[in-house]
Amino acid sequence: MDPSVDRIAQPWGSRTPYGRHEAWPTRVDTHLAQGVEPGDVERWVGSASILHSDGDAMDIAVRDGRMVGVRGRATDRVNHGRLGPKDLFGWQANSSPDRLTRPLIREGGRLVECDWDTAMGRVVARSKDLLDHDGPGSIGFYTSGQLFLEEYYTLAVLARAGIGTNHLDGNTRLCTATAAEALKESFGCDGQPGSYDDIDHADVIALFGHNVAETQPVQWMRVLDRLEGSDPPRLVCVDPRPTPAARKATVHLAPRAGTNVALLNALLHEIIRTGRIDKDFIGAHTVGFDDLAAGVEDCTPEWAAGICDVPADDIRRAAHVIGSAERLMSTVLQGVYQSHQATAAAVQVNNLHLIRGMLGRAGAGVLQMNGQPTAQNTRECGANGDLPGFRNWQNDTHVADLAKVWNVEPERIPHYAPPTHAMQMFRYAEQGSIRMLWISGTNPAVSLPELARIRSILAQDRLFVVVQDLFLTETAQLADVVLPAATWGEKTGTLTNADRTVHLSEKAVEPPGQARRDLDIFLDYAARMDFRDKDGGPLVTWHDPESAFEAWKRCSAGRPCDYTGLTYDRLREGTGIQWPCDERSPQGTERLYTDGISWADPQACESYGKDLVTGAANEAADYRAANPEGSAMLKPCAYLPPHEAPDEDHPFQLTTGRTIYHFHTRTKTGRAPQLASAAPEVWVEASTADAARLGFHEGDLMEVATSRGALRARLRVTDIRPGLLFVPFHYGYWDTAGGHGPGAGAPGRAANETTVTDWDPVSKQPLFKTAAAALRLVERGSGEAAPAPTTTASAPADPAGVPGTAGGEAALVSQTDAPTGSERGGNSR
Ligand SMILES: Nc1nc2c(c(=O)[nH]1)N[C@H]1C(S)=C(S)[C@@H](COP(=O)(O)OP(=O)(O)OC[C@H]3O[C@@H](n4cnc5c(=O)[nH]c(N)nc54)[C@H](O)[C@@H]3O)O[C@H]1N2
Ligand SMILES: Nc1nc2c(c(=O)[nH]1)N[C@H]1C(S)=C(S)[C@@H](COP(=O)(O)OP(=O)(O)OC[C@H]3O[C@@H](n4cnc5c(=O)[nH]c(N)nc54)[C@H](O)[C@@H]3O)O[C@H]1N2
Ligand SMILES: [Mo]
Repeated sequence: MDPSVDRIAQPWGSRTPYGRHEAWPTRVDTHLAQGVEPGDVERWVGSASILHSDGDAMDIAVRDGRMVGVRGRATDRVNHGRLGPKDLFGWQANSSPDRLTRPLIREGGRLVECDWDTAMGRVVARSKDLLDHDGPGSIGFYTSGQLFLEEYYTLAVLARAGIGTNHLDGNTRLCTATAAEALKESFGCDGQPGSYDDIDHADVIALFGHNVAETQPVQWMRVLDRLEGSDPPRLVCVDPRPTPAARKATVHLAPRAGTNVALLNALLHEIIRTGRIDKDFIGAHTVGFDDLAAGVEDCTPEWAAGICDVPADDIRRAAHVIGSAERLMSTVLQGVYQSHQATAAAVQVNNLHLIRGMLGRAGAGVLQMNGQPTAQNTRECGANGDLPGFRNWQNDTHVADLAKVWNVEPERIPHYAPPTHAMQMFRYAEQGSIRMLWISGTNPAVSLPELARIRSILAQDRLFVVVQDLFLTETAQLADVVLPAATWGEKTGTLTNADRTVHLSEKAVEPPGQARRDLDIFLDYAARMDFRDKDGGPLVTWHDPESAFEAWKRCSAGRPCDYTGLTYDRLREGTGIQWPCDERSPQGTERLYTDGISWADPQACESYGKDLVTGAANEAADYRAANPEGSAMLKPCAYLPPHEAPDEDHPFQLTTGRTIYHFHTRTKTGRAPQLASAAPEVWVEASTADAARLGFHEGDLMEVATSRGALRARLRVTDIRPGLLFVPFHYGYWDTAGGHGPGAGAPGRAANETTVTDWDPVSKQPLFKTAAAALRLVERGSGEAAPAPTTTASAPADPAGVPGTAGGEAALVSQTDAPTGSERGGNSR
């Protein structure tokens, strides 16, 4: 192990190989600001990463009241000390001079600074006025997957039982709505079956639309370490781009975008045809096998090959690898979720596991991944368009139970219809029925599809927009009131990662200026609105993070996501803990469904399911008839083509996504110098074949246009599948060079200028991965390479003349087998 590595040039650091069923060795990654030595650190404060869903545990180094670095936590189950590039460098954004330090209100068209009383006074006055004249349905809340559990729970209580609105959702709708929905469709309830530890035991790892190396770099380090150890796993990777995982795969399938269901149906077909199914498991734990088998009967590899444009033999090889696995681990993410048949496809991955009995054992697990660090909490707490604690809005017993927890009448909690999803909330705002939209911890003016439309919705006079953020984002610039928030490292709270591991993230430093933690903003609003329970007492009875956590525990009691066995103190003991954690499993629960399907019972389930084609919700009676015993449900679905196909004017498919160095709209990573300079500007990827055919070269300035809009970007020629373009969605108008604003007539650079207002009918997750686009040369390049990384899926097909991505001195990270420096500190006290 090298003691020190440039982690921009080598994002995954050095290898610590290990064999199957062995423990993953520890490697402690530490990065301190230049000039700071380990001995200079005064305190290490326990936390976990907030820049993806992995939950990498870390300690924040503090000196003189300032953050001066981070160190991975050796004792934590998730990362065994490792950190990814964003974890290592992203914290620097906290002390950016661009932080909002005072509330702002719009006066005469301009945002001007004011005090908290004035800003909150406006929000409360508008809320009361709207409640009096237009009713609770005129107020909507659009929140995040990046706040803490305590904050979402407080927001869910005040929105659902305080205001009484059905319009509360998170940007999790864009992110993991399909994960939740696919779990509900197959298992009756949300809750991730698998565990990251499955990587240690699996002999086959299958990745469906998941660029794990870039988006969960620490789990990729774990896979890389296994690939270099004894008895390595075989990888199956389904992704149209040459991702790092694709390059290491035994079988890489690069399908036409939007054809996942066809491919999965062919895999199911082959596995059933060759008899590689677990009849005992199917008989004991599932319903619907005959329907599934009939549904895929005609889905031969040849049939799918024609749709997906991958060789039939490769599909057979993939089916053989998956079909012969002893312990299969699969992950699913945005290449599946942000597509027109998102839930239908994700459910087929569950089906693969169910018919092969690959569930509830070490190494045999499915991870319907999350993306955002706290998306799981948004879902649990009911801030995402579900009721808290995975309660079923169609089940009156569940609603009554929740009403009891909140001490309100059941009628107080809207449950006349499914909670409104985000895309619908923006539609209501466009039509004028939603008159106030409170946006916290998300930047829709860059992240939602069809930005011209989103800007015009947010800019309307009749819509009162509140934005709660760290920076004056593209969205905040359109607000009527801007509330400056404290963030990670400046506030305490819990967060739960994609494998149900709960971490405590503690306050390390003071927030800048008058910025306040999100919890305090919501508590202040609840107090000013004077929300009451049915006995006239205050509706919100807690006052700080820990008391909010205790309140949440009561709400989670007896539910699948039971937190009752957790306390802040237990979470300070050196490792995160997986829910459910209660009296029966005080150490937490590594895997769900080790002992049958626990939450699919008609009385217990979170959802009665939906039609996978139309999204129409089933009734309780339908569910009971189809699944009286509460088994896992095998649901087939026929393939449907993407809604938008390439044509003469728009001959390419366009997909969008991420790079390892940036997080979303770059509000944090764009302000961390090492990350910003690793990927400073937008680019567009096209294949070698397309570039040669059209005479385009690396570095040429291109226009990418769809019927919604256009952007300009430099060309990177890669091994992406021919016919497909890729644009990272990280680049809004905000510019590290200080530039702002759409600018009259200037060509945009945000990917979402081009995306469509359309969503999966079941999960309502918008489509970001398939559009039809034109690619046009604007200006020849000067011979300089595109500003795209060379270390990732964006690597140039021909590296000649393209300088390698590197971070130099400033990006050096120490790698040791145990924590160095002063006391162990942080959560590992
Ligand atoms: N570095 C970094 N890490 C992150 C984030 C970040 O912004 N930056 N964000 C976090 C969040 S919130 C999320 S949701 C996750 C997202 O993590 P991922 O889902 O891994 O990331 P994406 O780049 O959105 O998409 C993954 C892959 O889908 C492929 N794809 C596109 N179309 C199709 C298709 O039709 N079929 C298949 N099978 N694949 C397709 C793309 O080529 C891409 O490689 O990452 C999390 N981690
Ligand atoms: N074209 C395209 N579009 C996409 C995607 C794609 O793949 N392609 N992916 C989608 C997905 S999966 C996601 S998750 C979304 C992400 O989209 P967004 O959530 O809109 O993106 P972020 O940049 O993460 O925005 C988070 C905002 O919260 C602020 N913030 C951070 N911490 C805190 C805090 O503690 N408190 C408060 N109040 N604010 C805070 C940040 O400054 C930032 O402005 O984008 C979606 N949009
Ligand atoms: Mo996401």
